[in-house]
Amino acid sequence: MTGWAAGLFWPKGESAVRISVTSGGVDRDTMRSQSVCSERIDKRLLMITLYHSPLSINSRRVWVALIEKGLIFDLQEVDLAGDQYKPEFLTMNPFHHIPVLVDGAQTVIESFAILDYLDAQYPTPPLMPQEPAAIALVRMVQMVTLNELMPAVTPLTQKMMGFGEPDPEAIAKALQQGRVCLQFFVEKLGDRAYFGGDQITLADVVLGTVAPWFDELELPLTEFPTLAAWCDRLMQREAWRVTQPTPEMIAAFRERMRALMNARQKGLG
Ligand SMILES: N[C@@H](CCC(=O)N[C@@H](CS)C(=O)NCC(=O)O)C(=O)O
Repeated sequence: MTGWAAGLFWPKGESAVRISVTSGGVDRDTMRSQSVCSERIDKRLLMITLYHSPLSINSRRVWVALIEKGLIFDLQEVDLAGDQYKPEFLTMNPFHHIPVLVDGAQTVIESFAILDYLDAQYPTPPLMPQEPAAIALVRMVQMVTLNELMPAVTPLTQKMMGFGEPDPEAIAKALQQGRVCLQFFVEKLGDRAYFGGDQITLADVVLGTVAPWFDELELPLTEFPTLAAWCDRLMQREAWRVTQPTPEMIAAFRERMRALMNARQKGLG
């Protein structure tokens, strides 16, 4: 069984009755007393909280990793209209960014650091391979997504969000650079199901949480059939289905971002 209650996610095969959920969240003492049952359950029931926003790609990659690892966690949505500046949030992350992961006494910021932490702390199933070439492949896909693809497609993102008048030259350049990135990924994926072969890795998690946006960005994967098939494969996984924003959520987010941008331009934000 998979499910949510009061912001708590439990994975397939875990029973919700082991967890006491109150209207305010999780009764940690109950969890602690129940967690003596077994070593495995004890570790899983350690309280993990992810502070996130459902439309954030940076936090979605962590959300997906938590689900892929089969961990039980509490999901706390941070309203980025201002809650990230509240003192209690700034204590966790002075840079006012989500995601933030709190795992017992450990607070981790920066999505890539969180992914590494999760894989080291909860090694099964592993999301990072052991062999040097495979490690390099995962890191290349992660870093090209972050440092090449995402900056390159900024004009496409702005167009998608309806921010200002699109500049045709900037759009053409973004499409060209975006295609260079996608071709790179096609070569690295080869004919495998995932970048890690049969198993998903952090490469799939990081690029795979950006990939569902390509159609919206008007950089369709249809031009890259192996990547399109890989993306479809990911979209069938529970972690992707659960974390995929609905069209209504995307439309509402767009409206909100536009209002924020307008307010900022008028000096109100
Ligand atoms: N490098 C950070 C970036 C995090 C980030 O930019 N988060 C955005 C949401 S996607 C945020 O929290 N923005 C709120 C703000 O800047 O006040 C990471 O990978 O975790």
